[in-house]
Amino acid sequence: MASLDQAIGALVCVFHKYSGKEGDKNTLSKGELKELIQKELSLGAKLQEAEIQKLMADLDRNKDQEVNFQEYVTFLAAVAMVYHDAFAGSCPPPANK
Ligand SMILES: [Ca+2]
Ligand SMILES: [Ca+2]
Repeated sequence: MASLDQAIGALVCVFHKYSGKEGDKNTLSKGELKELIQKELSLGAKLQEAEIQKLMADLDRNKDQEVNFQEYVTFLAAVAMVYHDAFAGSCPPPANK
Protein backbone atom coordinates (compact mmCIF):
# COMPACT_ATOMS: atom_id res chain seq x y z
CA MET A 1 0.00 0.00 0.00
CA ALA A 2 1.48 3.37 -1.03
CA SER A 3 1.89 6.01 1.64
CA LEU A 4 -0.15 9.18 1.29
CA ASP A 5 3.10 11.05 0.54
CA GLN A 6 3.81 8.71 -2.36
CA ALA A 7 0.25 8.91 -3.64
CA ILE A 8 0.26 12.71 -3.65
CA GLY A 9 3.74 12.78 -5.18
CA ALA A 10 2.41 10.60 -7.99
CA LEU A 11 -0.46 13.06 -8.57
CA VAL A 12 2.08 15.88 -8.91
CA CYS A 13 4.32 13.89 -11.25
CA VAL A 14 1.45 12.83 -13.51
CA PHE A 15 0.47 16.50 -13.92
CA HIS A 16 4.00 17.49 -14.95
CA LYS A 17 4.42 14.46 -17.19
CA TYR A 18 1.73 16.00 -19.45
CA SER A 19 1.89 19.74 -18.69
CA GLY A 20 5.43 20.02 -20.07
CA LYS A 21 4.60 18.68 -23.52
CA GLU A 22 3.48 21.94 -25.18
CA GLY A 23 2.99 25.65 -24.43
CA ASP A 24 3.23 26.61 -20.76
CA LYS A 25 5.20 23.93 -18.87
CA ASN A 26 3.12 24.42 -15.72
CA THR A 27 -0.39 24.18 -17.18
CA LEU A 28 -2.30 21.59 -19.18
CA SER A 29 -3.59 22.63 -22.59
CA LYS A 30 -6.75 20.94 -23.89
CA GLY A 31 -4.59 18.45 -25.77
CA GLU A 32 -2.45 17.67 -22.75
CA LEU A 33 -5.50 17.26 -20.49
CA LYS A 34 -7.12 14.95 -23.01
CA GLU A 35 -4.00 12.77 -23.20
CA LEU A 36 -3.69 12.66 -19.39
CA ILE A 37 -7.33 11.59 -19.01
CA GLN A 38 -7.14 8.97 -21.74
CA LYS A 39 -3.82 7.43 -20.65
CA GLU A 40 -3.97 7.74 -16.86
CA LEU A 41 -7.62 7.10 -16.01
CA SER A 42 -9.49 3.90 -16.80
CA LEU A 43 -12.68 5.94 -17.25
CA GLY A 44 -10.91 8.20 -19.76
CA ALA A 45 -11.13 5.78 -22.65
CA LYS A 46 -14.91 5.80 -22.31
CA LEU A 47 -15.28 9.57 -22.57
CA GLN A 48 -16.49 11.10 -25.82
CA GLU A 49 -14.78 14.15 -27.34
CA ALA A 50 -17.74 16.34 -26.34
CA GLU A 51 -17.50 15.12 -22.73
CA ILE A 52 -13.80 15.96 -22.59
CA GLN A 53 -14.54 19.44 -23.98
CA LYS A 54 -17.21 19.95 -21.32
CA LEU A 55 -14.89 18.68 -18.59
CA MET A 56 -12.17 21.08 -19.73
CA ALA A 57 -14.64 23.99 -19.67
CA ASP A 58 -15.79 23.02 -16.16
CA LEU A 59 -12.23 22.75 -14.84
CA ASP A 60 -10.96 25.96 -16.36
CA ARG A 61 -12.22 28.26 -13.61
CA ASN A 62 -10.21 31.32 -14.66
CA LYS A 63 -11.10 30.84 -18.35
CA ASP A 64 -7.57 31.05 -19.71
CA GLN A 65 -8.05 27.88 -21.81
CA GLU A 66 -5.43 26.05 -19.71
CA VAL A 67 -5.77 23.82 -16.63
CA ASN A 68 -3.32 24.91 -13.93
CA PHE A 69 -2.32 22.78 -10.96
CA GLN A 70 -5.00 24.22 -8.70
CA GLU A 71 -7.69 23.45 -11.28
CA TYR A 72 -6.24 19.94 -11.69
CA VAL A 73 -6.52 19.34 -7.93
CA THR A 74 -10.22 20.23 -8.14
CA PHE A 75 -10.54 17.62 -10.88
CA LEU A 76 -8.74 14.99 -8.76
CA ALA A 77 -11.13 15.64 -5.88
CA ALA A 78 -14.07 14.95 -8.20
CA VAL A 79 -12.43 11.75 -9.50
CA ALA A 80 -11.70 10.66 -5.92
CA MET A 81 -15.40 11.00 -5.07
CA VAL A 82 -16.28 8.72 -7.99
CA TYR A 83 -13.54 6.22 -7.11
CA HIS A 84 -14.51 6.16 -3.45
CA ASP A 85 -17.61 4.18 -4.30
CA ALA A 86 -15.60 1.72 -6.36
CA PHE A 87 -12.62 1.24 -4.03
CA ALA A 88 -13.74 1.80 -0.44
CA GLY A 89 -14.99 -1.76 -0.08
CA SER A 90 -11.65 -3.24 -1.18
CA CYS A 91 -9.36 -1.24 1.13
CA PRO A 92 -7.41 -3.30 3.69
CA PRO A 93 -8.92 -3.20 7.20
CA PRO A 94 -7.31 -0.94 9.83
CA ALA A 95 -4.50 -2.68 11.73
CA ASN A 96 -5.39 -3.64 15.32
CA LYS A 97 -2.96 -2.65 18.03
CA1 LIG B 1 1.50 22.68 -21.21
CA1 LIG C 1 -7.36 27.83 -16.21
